[in-house]
Amino acid sequence: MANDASAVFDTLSPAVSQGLLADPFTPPADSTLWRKNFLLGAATASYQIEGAVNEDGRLPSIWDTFSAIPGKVLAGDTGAVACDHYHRWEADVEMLVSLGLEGYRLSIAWPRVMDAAGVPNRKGLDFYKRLLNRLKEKGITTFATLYHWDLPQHLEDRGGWLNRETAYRFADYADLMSRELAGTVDAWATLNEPWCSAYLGYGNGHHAPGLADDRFATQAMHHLLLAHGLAIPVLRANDPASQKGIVANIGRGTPNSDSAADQRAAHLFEVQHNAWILDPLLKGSYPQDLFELWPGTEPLVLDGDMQTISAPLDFLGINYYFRTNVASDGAHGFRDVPLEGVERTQMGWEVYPDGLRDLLTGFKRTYHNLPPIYITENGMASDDQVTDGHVEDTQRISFLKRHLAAVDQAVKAGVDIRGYFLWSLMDNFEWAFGYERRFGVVHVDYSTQKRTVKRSAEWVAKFLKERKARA
Ligand code: IFM
Repeated sequence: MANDASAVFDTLSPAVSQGLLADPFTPPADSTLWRKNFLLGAATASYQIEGAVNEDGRLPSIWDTFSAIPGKVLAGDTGAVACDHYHRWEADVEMLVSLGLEGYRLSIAWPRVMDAAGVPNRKGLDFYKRLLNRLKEKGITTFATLYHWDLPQHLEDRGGWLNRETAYRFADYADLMSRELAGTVDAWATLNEPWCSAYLGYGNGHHAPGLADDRFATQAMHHLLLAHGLAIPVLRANDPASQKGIVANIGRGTPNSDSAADQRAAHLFEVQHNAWILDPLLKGSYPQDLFELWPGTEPLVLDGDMQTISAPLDFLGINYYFRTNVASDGAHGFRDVPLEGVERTQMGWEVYPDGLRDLLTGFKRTYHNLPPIYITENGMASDDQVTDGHVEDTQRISFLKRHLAAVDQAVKAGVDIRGYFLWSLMDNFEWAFGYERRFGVVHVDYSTQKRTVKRSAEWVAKFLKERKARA
């Protein structure tokens, strides 16, 4: 069966060889993508795929609490079962391997591995040990993120990221994980997308824990970045051979007109989405324009914090999805002006690969100490259906090709980019959008947990196979 994950790669479906995908993506001979050491992988996150939320001593997270509140998540979905990866991890690893993917970016669920007193939970730890050991045995390069949004609820009950103490608890958690898992992780990322944790979680309330105040957002961001900065030396001490970094989502903002006001609006958009995180990490200070946008929201910063936050990184993970066209709001800020007639995804996000290239080359100009970069997420959602055992996600193939070409252009413009992880290995719990939005290159039928390799995964596998053959 060509659509079965384990069988698909030696017998690519006829559509791949004759039809739709007969014109495989053949990057130019000098493309970065042919470089054998340019890592190509896929990413997932614990709460989005694992399920098993009440098993083996796992404690509740803020997403268990939040998704149980009516109206917070589309269709009332929760991560209680998700892709049942906690039980199906072995088959999922086989699937990843059979696709020829070389890297896997996963996250660890903090509430699974330690209790409220900081005592390790052996059963939870063993799950990640088994998983990471298997990935190593299979020759997969492993990127582990410590925090992909599933804060233990007991910490939120004491103020969550508004409480400075959470940053110190995070350093304890990083200590435990890097002592337990040293040698099985190639690269540690402290946080995934602090912008989302701070702004969506505490600024507009669209994500857990659902608080909405710009002052909360800036203070939460400061404690998240402090947590990151405190964890980096701990990870270095416990697991010296691995790389250490952080993952930021970045947004492209373009002006709706040539007017100075709209240009300023686009600048402020990028300050709020990018410089808010990258300036403290790479320059050791917050961008002052942020506080023009949100007057009176300066966080409480203690002596030495900015030095802790700006400790050198081995890599910076970049997650990119779309651009936003903006105009001045007539006051301090910007407002979205959605463009007509542009290509969009199931999320309504514009497909705009140039944004990725332009941001990366811009960062290279802005930050003289820009670390090596991995694209740690890029992908799109589509309303994928299984028909006759196949999923014809042609828009995703085209999306991936164009974004990979943008990465290649950025490399040629001098940006040090070492790899690319598509988001996501499989359809999963898309936060406030529940299970409706499908980002995977593998389809998941949530009623049976059957995995079906989409055409995009076949395409990725075909490219990787070709690359191996040429190496
Ligand atoms: O699903 C998310 C992921 O958890 C973080 N980055 C963006 C993805 C798509 O919205």
